[in-house]
Amino acid sequence: MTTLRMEEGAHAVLARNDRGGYTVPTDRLYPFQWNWDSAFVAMGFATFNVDRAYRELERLVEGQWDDGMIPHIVFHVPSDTYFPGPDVWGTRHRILTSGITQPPVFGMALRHVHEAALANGMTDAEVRTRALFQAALHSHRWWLEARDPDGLGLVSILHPWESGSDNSPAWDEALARVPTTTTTTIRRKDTGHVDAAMRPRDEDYQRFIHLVDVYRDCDWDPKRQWAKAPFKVADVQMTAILARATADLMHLAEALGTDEDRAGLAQMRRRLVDGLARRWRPDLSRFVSLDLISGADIEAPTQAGFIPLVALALDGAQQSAITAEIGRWLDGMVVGVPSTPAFSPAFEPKRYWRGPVWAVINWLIADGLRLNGAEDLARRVEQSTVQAIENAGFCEYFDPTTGEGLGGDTFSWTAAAYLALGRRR
Ligand code: 9WN
Repeated sequence: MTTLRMEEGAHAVLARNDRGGYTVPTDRLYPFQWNWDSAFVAMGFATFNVDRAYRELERLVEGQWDDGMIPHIVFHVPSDTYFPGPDVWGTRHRILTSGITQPPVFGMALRHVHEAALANGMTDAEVRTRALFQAALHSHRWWLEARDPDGLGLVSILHPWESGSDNSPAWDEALARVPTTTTTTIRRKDTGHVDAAMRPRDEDYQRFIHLVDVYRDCDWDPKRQWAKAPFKVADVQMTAILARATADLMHLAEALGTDEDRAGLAQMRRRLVDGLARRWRPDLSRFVSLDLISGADIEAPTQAGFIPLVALALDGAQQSAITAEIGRWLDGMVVGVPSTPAFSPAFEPKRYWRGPVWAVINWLIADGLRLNGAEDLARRVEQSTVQAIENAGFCEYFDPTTGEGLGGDTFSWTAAAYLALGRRR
C-alpha cells in the first residue's frame, strides 16, 4: 500500500475510534479513554487536525482529580466490554475514572500540539495551551508529592497497570509478593476479544485486582496507599517520561508560565534527572528500576531500561554502550525493539509486554536516540516500525521474530505512531 493510502488508513482508524472528542484505544477491547494512549493520539492528530488534538487532551483532563492526578482511564460513557469497570474502582471524582495513573506523556504531547498550533496560525492556541499547561503542572506536582515522598528523584508505580507495561518481566518478582486473593469477583473480558496466549495470565489478573482492592480500601488516599502498598517500584520508564515532560513544560513556561512556575519546573527536572542518572548500570548498558519493598535493583531486561534516553544527555561512553545494547536486542529480529529481548529466559514473542514490539515505545526510543546523537539507529528503529505497520496493519503490537501483528487491530496509538514516524523517513 502507498504511504498516502496508509495515512488515510491511519486517519480512518482514529475516526472510527473517536467517541466525541476523545479516542478509545480500540473498539470493544478498550472502550474508554486511556491516559497515555490519548497523549500519543493527540500527537498523531496534530499532524492533520490540531483542533482535534487539543480536544483529546481537554477531554482527558476532565478526569483529573482535585489532587492533580490524571487517572489512567476516564469512563466517559458506560460499556460492559471491559473489566475492571467503574464499579470495581469505586472512586469518587465528578466523572467516573479509575484510581491509578499512567505515564505522563501528556506534557510532551502538549508541547507538540502547541507547536503544531503555532505553525498552523491557530488563534486560540495560547488560551488552550495555557489551560492544559496548568493541568499538566498540577499533575507533575502530584507525581512528586504522592509518588516520591522520600525525595529519591524517582517516581514509583503502585500497580503494574500504571507503568503501561502491565505484565512486563520487570514486575515478576515484586508482583509475586502480592497475594492472589481478591474481594472483587474477577470477570475478565479481554480474553473474549483476544487470544489468551497473548494476554497476561489469570494469576496476574488476581494480583492486579488484589492491588485495586487494597487501594480502594484506602479510599484512594495517596498517603494511605503509599503506606499500605504491597507493590512499590521506582520505575525508570515512568521517571524518564516525567522528566522529559517536565522539560517540555519548561519550554512552554518560557512564554506561558510565571517565574514561580519556571523555578518549580527547573527544580523538579533537576531532581528527576539526578535520580535517573543514578540508575545507570554500566555492566548492563542500561538503566534499572528499583524495587522499594525489597530494596533490590530490578535487572530483568526490558525496554524500560532505554527510555531514560528521552530525558538525559548521556556521556560518550554511555551513548556507545546503550546503542550497542539496543543493536544487540535487534539482532535476528524481523522487527525491533522487543519489549523483552530474545536472549532473556522471560522472552515470549507473542505475550503482551514480554517480548512484542510496541510502536509507541519505539517512538520514544527513537526520539531519545536522536536527542543523544544516535541518528542512524533512531532512523532504523523508526523505519522498522513504519514497515511493520505497513506489512501487518495498525495492530496493538507485533511479534519481533516474525513481524506478525497481534492483539487488537485498528489501534489508535499505532495509527498515531504511523502518522508521526512516517513523516520522518
Ligand atoms: C490496562 C490501552 C492500555 C494501554 C496499556 C496496555 C493495556 C490495560 C489492559 O491497554 O493496559 O490499563 O487492560 O490491558 O498495557 O499500555 O495503555 O491501550
